[in-house]
Amino acid sequence: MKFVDEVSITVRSGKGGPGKVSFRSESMAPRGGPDGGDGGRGGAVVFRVADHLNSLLKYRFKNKFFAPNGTPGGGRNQTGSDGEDLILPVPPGTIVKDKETGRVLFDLSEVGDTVFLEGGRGGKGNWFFRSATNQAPEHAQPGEDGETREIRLELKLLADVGVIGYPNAGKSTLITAISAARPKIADYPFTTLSPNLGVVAINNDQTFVVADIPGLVPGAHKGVGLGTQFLRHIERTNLFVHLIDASGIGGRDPLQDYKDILLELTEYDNAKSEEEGFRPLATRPQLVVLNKIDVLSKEQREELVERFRRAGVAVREISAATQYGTKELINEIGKRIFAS
Ligand SMILES: Nc1nc2c(ncn2[C@@H]2O[C@H](COP(=O)(O)OP(=O)(O)OP(=O)(O)O)[C@@H](O)[C@H]2O)c(=O)[nH]1
Ligand SMILES: [Mg+2]
Repeated sequence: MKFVDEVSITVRSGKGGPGKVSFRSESMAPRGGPDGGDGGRGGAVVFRVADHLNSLLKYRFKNKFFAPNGTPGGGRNQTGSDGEDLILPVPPGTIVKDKETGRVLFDLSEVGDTVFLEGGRGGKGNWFFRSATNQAPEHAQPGEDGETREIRLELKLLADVGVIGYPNAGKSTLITAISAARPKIADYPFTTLSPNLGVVAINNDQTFVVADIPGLVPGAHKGVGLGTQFLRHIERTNLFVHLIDASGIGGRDPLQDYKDILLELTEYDNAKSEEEGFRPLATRPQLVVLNKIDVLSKEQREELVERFRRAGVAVREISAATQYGTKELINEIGKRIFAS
């Protein structure tokens, strides 16, 4: 199943700076003793597990990450500066694998830092090589090379938002419109046979994961259609987008569709109520969203919104196909998720 976010990246730790060959020069002694300093250490590559991250999105846009080199040693026994460590922030649950062999190198679940590649050591300057027998060494060491590795990062995704609704409501079209996920879309029910996940970017550092699940129908809790088995995938999400086909195609009534799905959630809750730690789905926060409004006239839209309002339900209007209102929906979801 496509429950993983995966990226391949190349990382390199910094090379050590070379040691320096240098001799003291003072006015009285034009060629004094050796005073070449050591090179600085190269930067290390460090994974930093950060709680606020939930995807590997950052690594989709860039895939080479090099730590800076150490700088050369100087005269007067000056040590070069160390290259800064390259910090790679990853969400908890990230697995680091060797790209070629697939071997698991780290399973990063605890918040904190893990050094992956040490930086190369700086070379010794000629001051280091002075001895009783060689008081004027003419050589210094080069810096040690950094290490380069090709790795794969994998993350098992947990959805933040679950998209629920009837078959054909446009759930897969919606996640296609707002994320890089490409589930199958078609004009027949039960196109989606297993959940799909997509990572949605609100801005450069805030993302959330959305899951579309196979459509629910009346009787789903009794196994009608594909049943409710897929609801377990969104049991841990704190927000649902309840997507409704507003087109009324085939004589369907959008408000009745809404009530049908709520009833299925309630039945699911009843069946699960004994389970330890189970939190009911029917009472979870929902953004109720009318989809396919591109096929409605202005009057039809207003009338439909008003019907929902009278039933005590505030709705948003979108067209997943034309992406009308999807940006606003993303922002509203973001506000809900990051406020909690
Ligand atoms: N006119 C219009 N058609 C849409 C819109 N969104 C989706 N559709 C169409 O509705 C049909 C169903 O879309 P899907 O995204 O496959 O629906 P789904 O809810 O994922 O369906 P299942 O996977 O079967 O539960 C497709 O033919 C889509 O092209 C929309 O905003 N406007
Ligand atoms: Mg679908």
